[in-house]
Amino acid sequence: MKGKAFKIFVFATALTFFGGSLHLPVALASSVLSSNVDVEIMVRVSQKGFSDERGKLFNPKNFLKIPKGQVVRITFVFDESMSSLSYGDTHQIAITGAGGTKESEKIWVFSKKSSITLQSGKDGDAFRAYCIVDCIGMEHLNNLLIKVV
Ligand SMILES: [Cu+2]
Repeated sequence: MKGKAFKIFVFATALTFFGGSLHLPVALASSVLSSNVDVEIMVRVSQKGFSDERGKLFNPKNFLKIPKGQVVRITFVFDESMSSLSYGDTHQIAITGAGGTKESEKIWVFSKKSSITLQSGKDGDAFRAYCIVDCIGMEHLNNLLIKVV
């Protein structure tokens, strides 16, 4: 009996710790279940750069805005045109914030989507997304600013 009670205590402590870690300012939520996602965002990836759902390119002024204190899932979508040489290309996106770096799966013509889930922090916190494989258009895929507003 004593052993069992101890195990439950350890489990409860682990839960408490895990729950608490999610509330760190810019913790990247590595084990967040899909059902806990507050905000879903789609970002298109092509040799031209990162663009929004409607195809408008992001830039330092037109950056990606995410709400504070939310679990945000960003889905990167392979968006090369069929007529382009880069149609055969592969991208893989990483997001870096104060809490560390997370990587998507590789995206390419036969596997077009991959997501990264993060815990947005407080107002003004920022993340950066960039492609980590050698690809056509790398110079346009090296700095997507993601800012908590
Ligand atoms: Cu790339």
